[in-house]
Amino acid sequence: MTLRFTTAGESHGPGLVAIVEGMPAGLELDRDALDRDMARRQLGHGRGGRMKIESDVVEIRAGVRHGRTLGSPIAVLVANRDYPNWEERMDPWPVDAEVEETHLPRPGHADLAGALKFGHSDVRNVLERASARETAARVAAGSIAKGFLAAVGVEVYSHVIQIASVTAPERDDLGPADFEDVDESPVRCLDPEVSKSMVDEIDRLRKENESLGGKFEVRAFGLVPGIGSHVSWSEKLDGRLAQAVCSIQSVKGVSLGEAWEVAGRPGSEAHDEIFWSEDRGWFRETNRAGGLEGGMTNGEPLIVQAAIKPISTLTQPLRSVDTETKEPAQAMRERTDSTVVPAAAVVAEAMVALVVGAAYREKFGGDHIDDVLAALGAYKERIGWRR
Ligand code: EPS
Repeated sequence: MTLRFTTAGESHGPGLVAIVEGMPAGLELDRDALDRDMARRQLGHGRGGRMKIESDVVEIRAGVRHGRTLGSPIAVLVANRDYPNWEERMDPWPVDAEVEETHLPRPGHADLAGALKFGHSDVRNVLERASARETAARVAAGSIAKGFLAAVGVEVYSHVIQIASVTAPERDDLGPADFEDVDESPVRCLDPEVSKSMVDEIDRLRKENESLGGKFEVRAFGLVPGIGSHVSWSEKLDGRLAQAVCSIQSVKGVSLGEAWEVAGRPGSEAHDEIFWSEDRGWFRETNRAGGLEGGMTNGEPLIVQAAIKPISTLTQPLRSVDTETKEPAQAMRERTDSTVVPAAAVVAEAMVALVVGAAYREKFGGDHIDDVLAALGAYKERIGWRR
């Protein structure tokens, strides 16, 4: 038993679809939480005109009845409200009109390699699917996974820690309550002063026709030790998390715990010493490992950070080549966002929830949520877990 999902959909096509397989039956889904997650992904200073058009609503088409999962695949649909403006260009069926092709690939985007690989003369056939619009479907799937995780006592949060050159101070003391108001910040940063500087930086660089990258962090609380496995490479939770987060459009690097800092430290300052007490059971006083040892959770909060490159659609385009004439040209200019770091952090919450949710399904099995909870309770008992 595992949890799997897939998405389909083009950015300006009729809509996006996700299918989530492997949820236990009897899980109560929170409709407001789902709507909230969809809206949270659309927030963030630095988004472009498209976000004024879209207001993502999830329609559940299968797998849920009267607010509870049935144990069958869950199908969700997110309509693209922009589709009516693109109907002729994106109609699934032939149209009479002459539709102009796009031949100007953007450096940094999937455009060129995708067009060569799939034999498309129209670069739009690649960019429509490579677009980060697809992440709306991921967030819908991830929100369902978060519902499952909430039932097993796990909460997943995110925040932005860097936009362009503006960085937030390091925080190693964060708990779930610290994330309560994170969506109040226009850049989803926990530090109000740094938030303001990030907004200023976005405004400044946007005026210079620049796009901005940055970094975000996802934390998950309430995990029991032993989620994932040390026995096979493909079961290692650290590897699975890195793949899932790195698969988010524009993410170029993922780190777990204090990865890059630890690389330069002596071993005595790189690990988290082990303690046990009657009231707390097993615990650590540091969390440099970000809650992961040997490809498994160790019971401390999970900490995943990621670096995201600046968006590759630039209002002042970079040099490229026309794929038809092979003449030098400027890359295509499209309506675009200036930065998506705040939104990407919400997408990463979804991806982390889907990966951790899958590993919980693998460890505890069960067809009904009550079976899962019984297996989890028995496991906690066996290992003497007190949290
Ligand atoms: C995107 C370009 C923009 C973004 C889009 C991702 O869309 P458009 O070209 O229609 O203006 O707004 O993101 C979304 C629509 C979304 O929902 O996140 C791209 O090229 O990746």
